[in-house]
Amino acid sequence: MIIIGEKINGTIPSVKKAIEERDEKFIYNLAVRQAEAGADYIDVCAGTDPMIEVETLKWLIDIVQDAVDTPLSIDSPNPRTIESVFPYAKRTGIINSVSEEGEKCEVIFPLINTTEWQVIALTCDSRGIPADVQTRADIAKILVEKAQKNNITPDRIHIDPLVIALSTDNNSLIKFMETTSTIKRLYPTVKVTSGLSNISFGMPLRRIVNQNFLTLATYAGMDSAIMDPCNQEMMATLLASEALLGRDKFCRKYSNAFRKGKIGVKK
Ligand code: THG
Repeated sequence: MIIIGEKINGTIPSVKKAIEERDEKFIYNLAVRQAEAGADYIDVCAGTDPMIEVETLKWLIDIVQDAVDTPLSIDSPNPRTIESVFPYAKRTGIINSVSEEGEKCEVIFPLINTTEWQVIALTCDSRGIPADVQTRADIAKILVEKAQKNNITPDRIHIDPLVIALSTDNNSLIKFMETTSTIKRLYPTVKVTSGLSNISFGMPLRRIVNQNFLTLATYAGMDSAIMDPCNQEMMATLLASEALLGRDKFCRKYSNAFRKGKIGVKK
């Protein structure tokens, strides 16, 4: 599993406070802790007023790049913000995200077409998140084809089928699985990604639902996860799932994580 560390996000109250107070140390520590815990990419999301989003995101990017060598996942709903901060990224990372909404593809694809950057593509458009599998797959197809016209190959694209809360749609996970298999039948090298916490919205004991979602989504072919790598229970769930699915030779990764205290130790 490719792990995209989610903790540097201005919608988290403690991070919002650190951004407002320009507390560099706090952000720096979040970057180091996530890298040490096994993040492959570090998501940076300002989550602020669009007026100061570019400045805030640049500040976050500079701190993360000072702290760790882990590449970035640049997270903004505004493609113009991504375009503005993109030149400050030192290493090849991921753009989070494009969709069929507005001018997103038209701004982002030309920005990365001559690079090795990857991109997360959400299966939604100006009508919102489709409730059915077919419309999601249709949008994914449009996004992959637009990317290909910009020389962006399917293996550089992470499709995010945008999981709806299970409390809203009881077939949400089933639809995620069907969308994943439909997309992979069309484009075998495309990656599928997801956040892990939308599924449990409005339910008690959310972490249990999130962990089981991670296991089932991993089995269904999810390639990357936007998650908290410092959450030991979640990491243990991931490592156990991969071992159970025969993706961890001699259970080495699972055993090493335990030996190093990365799992199995209460925070
Ligand atoms: N898809 C894509 N990008 C995304 C999301 C997605 N970006 C934003 C979001 N969803 C993923 N990021 C977060 C960040 C923080 C939390 C949830 C999603 C969060 N964090 C808690 C905290 O840090 O306090 C608890 C984390 C935990 O311990 O598990 O809630 O879906 N493409």
